[in-house]
Amino acid sequence: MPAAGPMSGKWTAYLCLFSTLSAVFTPALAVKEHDFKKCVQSGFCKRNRAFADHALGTSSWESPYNVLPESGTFKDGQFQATILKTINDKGETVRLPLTVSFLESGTARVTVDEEKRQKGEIELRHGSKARKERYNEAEQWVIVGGLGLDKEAKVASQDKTQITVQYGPSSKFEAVIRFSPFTVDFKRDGSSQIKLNDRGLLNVEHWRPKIEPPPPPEKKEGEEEKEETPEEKKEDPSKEDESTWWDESFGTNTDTKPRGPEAVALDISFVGYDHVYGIPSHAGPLALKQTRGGEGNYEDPYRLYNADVFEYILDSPMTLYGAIPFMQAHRKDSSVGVFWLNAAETWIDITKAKDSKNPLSLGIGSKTNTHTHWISESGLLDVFVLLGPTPHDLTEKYAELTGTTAMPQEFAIGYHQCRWNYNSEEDVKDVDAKMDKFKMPYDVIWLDIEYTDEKKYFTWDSHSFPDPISMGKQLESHGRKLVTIIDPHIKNVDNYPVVAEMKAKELAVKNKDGNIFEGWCWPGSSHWIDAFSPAAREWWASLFKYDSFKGTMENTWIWNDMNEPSVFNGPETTMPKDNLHYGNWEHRDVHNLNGMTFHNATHHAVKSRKAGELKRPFVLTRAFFAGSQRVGAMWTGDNQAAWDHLKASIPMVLSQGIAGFPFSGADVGGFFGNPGKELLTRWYQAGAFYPFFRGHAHIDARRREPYLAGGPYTTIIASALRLRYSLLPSWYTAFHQAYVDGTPIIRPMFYTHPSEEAGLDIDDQFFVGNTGLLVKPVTDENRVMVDFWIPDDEVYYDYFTYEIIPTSKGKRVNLDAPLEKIPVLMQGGHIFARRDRPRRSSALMKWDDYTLVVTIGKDGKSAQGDLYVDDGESYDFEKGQYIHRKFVLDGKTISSSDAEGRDVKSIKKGDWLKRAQGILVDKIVVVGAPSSWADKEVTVESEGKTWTAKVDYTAAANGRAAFAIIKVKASIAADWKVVVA
Ligand code: NBV
Repeated sequence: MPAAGPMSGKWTAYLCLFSTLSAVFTPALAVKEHDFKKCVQSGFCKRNRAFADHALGTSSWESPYNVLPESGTFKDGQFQATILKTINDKGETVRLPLTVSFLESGTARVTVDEEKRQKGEIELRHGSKARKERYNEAEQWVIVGGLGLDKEAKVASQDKTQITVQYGPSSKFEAVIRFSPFTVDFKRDGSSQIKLNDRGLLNVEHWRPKIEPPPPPEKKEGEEEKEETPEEKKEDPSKEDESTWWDESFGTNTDTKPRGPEAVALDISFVGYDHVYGIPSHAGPLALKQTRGGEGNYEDPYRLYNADVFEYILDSPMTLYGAIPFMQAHRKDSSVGVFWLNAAETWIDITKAKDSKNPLSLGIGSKTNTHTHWISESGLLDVFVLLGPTPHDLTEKYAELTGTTAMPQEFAIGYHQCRWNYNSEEDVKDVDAKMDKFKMPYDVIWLDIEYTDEKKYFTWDSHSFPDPISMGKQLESHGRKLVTIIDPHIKNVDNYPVVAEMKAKELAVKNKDGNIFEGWCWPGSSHWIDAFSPAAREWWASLFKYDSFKGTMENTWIWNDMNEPSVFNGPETTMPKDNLHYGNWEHRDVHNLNGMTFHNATHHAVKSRKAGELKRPFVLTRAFFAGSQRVGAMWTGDNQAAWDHLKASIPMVLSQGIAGFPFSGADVGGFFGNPGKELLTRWYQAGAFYPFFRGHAHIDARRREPYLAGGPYTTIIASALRLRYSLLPSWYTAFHQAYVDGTPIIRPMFYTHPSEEAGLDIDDQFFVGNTGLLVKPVTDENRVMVDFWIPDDEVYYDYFTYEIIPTSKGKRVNLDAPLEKIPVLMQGGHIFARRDRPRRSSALMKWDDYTLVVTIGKDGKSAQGDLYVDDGESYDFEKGQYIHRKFVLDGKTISSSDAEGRDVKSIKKGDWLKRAQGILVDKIVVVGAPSSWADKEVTVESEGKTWTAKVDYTAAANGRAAFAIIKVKASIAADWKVVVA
């Protein structure tokens, strides 16, 4: 461990610390792949891959896991039994309790535990203890609903060899649980969809006592060390590699393994499916690749082990900052999925194989199966099986289990201006003023770690930030916010009450000896809050109170970084796996949950800053797990200012969406390095369509606030920002849908058009919410044209020119995209809302009128859409204080009615809802309007009143659609009808 450099003078100190740290712990240029494990360097992954190779290479292979038929009982939607695992040639067995639960939602859950280890603790050194049982608390952190058992599930047949259970909607689902060996075949409408242990790779490394190896025979004097012959050296493939059972080294770190080998692994086959998606975060294509080598495939499994991967490489199954073990398989017209609830380090192998029912058919009529192999280091085997059949069904069922996106405040979906670091209050105020000067709307400015007094969180550097409240107030005067970073490592230094308290109350993570864990991070020597502990979370909340974290105010929000956790001198830049958390669980059991527990602690802390203050918190996180979507937003970490990183950001953000955590974005401009102006501009244009839109830069990067770009770039970036702001109502509506049922905010083609096989690999274009806006950001240098893939037979219009795009389903179509243009098409048949008056921040737009854009569908007469609005900040929407409209054009009228069929008159209106009645739909722009509408007057009817509005009609010309503008001026909150024909 390096000595902390002298901390005098912030910048020198930083540079000194950074160079010391980077020299010792972090690579200078790009991620050193060898700083992170490959499967072969991870004992349990290597063992399980070898186990798979052995099993799949042995024609007579039989999985040694058998259900004891007489142990099985089925009651109230749940099958319980004991699996016997045969552990040696003598036929000795261990008992593994099996539970298969059939849930009301139609989801099934298969859990395998281990009887022998369920109780007890293991004595560690110095009298400290580790839990012996398999970690069984992931559910407490992750699952928030959907566990109700399906009492209608029924046994269709049962004998000594198997049991068949029918369950799910109209009993269309079926699980055939075979006993010898144990397998489960999940069927929908009679045909197999997902099979567990079909290839016999189930492997539960059972509890065993450590047997010290006999000491090596003493060498007799003069005796030479006997070299093993090549034959002796050859590994016996059927013999398990025990070398990493009880300890394992990587680099200079050794992981002691008091519980020995304890991995759980299972093969999951998707029958007839050739596409799989999900399991973020990885920097690769949306459609997951095969991982067992071969051309274009990966050699290593996808890895989920939250890590601070410095300057990550692209197109790789390497782990990144967050983990969501949810996978969707898709083929034309059918989607199914699995959710692997395990928080330990996990690897997933994917292979695809053609399966032809008739060997004489020579492959004709054969289908592709996708075989996956899930391998986790410890914990329960706990897998949820979802049978679709649509991608949306999967999203909904998964959201039922793990929750949906927290409804953000509206500012959170505006533009965020960040860099490491804004140097002082003057700097912040200056950026704030310049954004205004250059007419660039933004909502939030961010402070990275340098705002603190020497990386002591909850303090301010008194030279640079002597009066943060005045800064906060300047921001507030335009409705803007400040985000300050708070990391989980707490500086280990004297005279810092935060660390003193954390130590005194024993709220930090402990090392394997039961002492407080000490490691190295930005502040130098540090300790880590253990957010698994309820007491630690309570204490954490106390730190955010306004009178505790002085200098913060109601418009201060929080950024949680480094919560993988990043530990500079730890194995793979994270915490030793034998560290201990609350409840004496080893870090290995909970690693992937760690970031979420910290993010969650901050979310709740910010929510309870002051009694009675009920604003929706905004907390950004870098590390995440399934369920993190309930507490905030994420970003894709430290990318680079390079075109390929811009390109990679799109599938990464799409993948987040389909894995239930859609509030995501990448650092606009690229974190490391200096983007050229074209790249910066294109990145803003793409970022304007990320659900989370933030510009950010490394401390060594040149200043690149968007107004610095100069002509014509500044103007072009300003237009991108304004486009985002004008579309905020539609973004907010899409967020609301994500909040309601987990639907992704930006949606890939397979999701929106699941029947189109040609779209299943497309991950560079997407739809925004229900707007019908189809976006394909330019992600190549000097590119002035994009080719959209058109998924259906709808009409498509250019967003900016209303040009009709001559195309048809399945065709590619070129669209000019000079630098000043973002390629955005409007699919016919939609109605979406905008606010067209440019303003400085979203808060200042709060009472502005709306424009509705109607894109007439291919039938020439219809379209529909919706708009969700609330006060944008409080929880009053939970009490009905919102407006949710459905707009319909049916050829004759354009109408607005409550989207949920509520009797809105009966809702008691609070202040916001009262005032919102006065917000108008100022105008409706109808793209593709028929010529019969030309220059006529139309009638508007609303709430018993009738008035006329003039139609301002522009005829079609030169490939551009006709369009009409109707100045409707009807309340956004009321029912109304415009009679157009
Ligand atoms: O806090 C400094 C940075 C931050 O700007 C970045 O966004 C995080 O991903 N942080 C990582 C730590 C250092 C990165 C080299």
